[in-house]
Amino acid sequence: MAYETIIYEVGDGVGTITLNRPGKLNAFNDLMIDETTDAFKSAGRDAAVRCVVITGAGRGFSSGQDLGDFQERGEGISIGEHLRHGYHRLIRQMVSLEKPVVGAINGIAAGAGCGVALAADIRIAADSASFMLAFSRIGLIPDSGINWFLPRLIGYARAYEMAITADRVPAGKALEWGMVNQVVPTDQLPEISAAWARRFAVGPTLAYGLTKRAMNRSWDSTLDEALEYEAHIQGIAARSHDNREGISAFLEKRDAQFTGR
Ligand code: T3D
Repeated sequence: MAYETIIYEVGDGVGTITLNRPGKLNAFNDLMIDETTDAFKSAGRDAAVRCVVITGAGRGFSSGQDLGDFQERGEGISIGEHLRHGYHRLIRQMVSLEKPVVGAINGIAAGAGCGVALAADIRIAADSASFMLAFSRIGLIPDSGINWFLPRLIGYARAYEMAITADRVPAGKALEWGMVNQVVPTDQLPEISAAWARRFAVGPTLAYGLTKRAMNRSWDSTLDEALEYEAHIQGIAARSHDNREGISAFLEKRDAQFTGR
């Protein structure tokens, strides 16, 4: 699929999605939601892709829903349907992708743009980046999974504060609060996030994916259920090429050559 609103590139085991509507700080229109979802889908199907990076072109990561489009949409489609058929598919695609997703947060992540950033597994933020739940400024509630992700990441009080103040949370505070894994100088973000991605792209992809599945599932589990599920999927990991290779490499005192299988 040829994309108009994003750039999708594959190289060195990494699929890089660049949201590309910089004139609107990469606000999501319907096409960009569909294209981003499609790129994640194709990354999932492509064995050559073992890690995905999502970032934004220009000075923003994403300013969320394109409000011009929102206004023009009129009564034709309800907001609930728009969310179900658009952002929900995107967020589910990211979370169900059994490969690490690195968010290279290059600038402001607002509204649904913040939701997409939070759906990444690892976030590396430029020191000029910030996060903002812009919704209450326009009389909406957080969506795109934010009510699920954010209290789990930073706790209810901070998440609710972000929601009802709609204040920008700068990268440094986001790090302190546990919203991001690392803050780096803005001009070094592409290089540093690519280094994280390359590291994951030569790792045991199957185990990384199963870990993501187990951790996501644990939110809704009792300890007993989580233990049982770990035993079940560890059985899958233990049958992998990478498990055999990892053990051989350790015993032979050499670096493991993981293939992702
Ligand atoms: O539809 C549904 O399913 C509902 C889903 C809703 C999900 C949501 O995301 S709701 C929240 C939507 N987002 C917002 O409310 C944020 C709106 N943007 C802003 O508040 C500010 O732009 C920022 C705080 C993000 C950044 O401010 P600043 O001063 O750095 O930049 P700016 O000058 O405001 O924006 C630069 C340009 O991008 C500007 O265009 P111009 O004047 O240069 O031609 C601005 O209009 C445009 N832009 C920024 N955000 C959006 C946008 N255009 C359309 N939609 C946007 N969201």
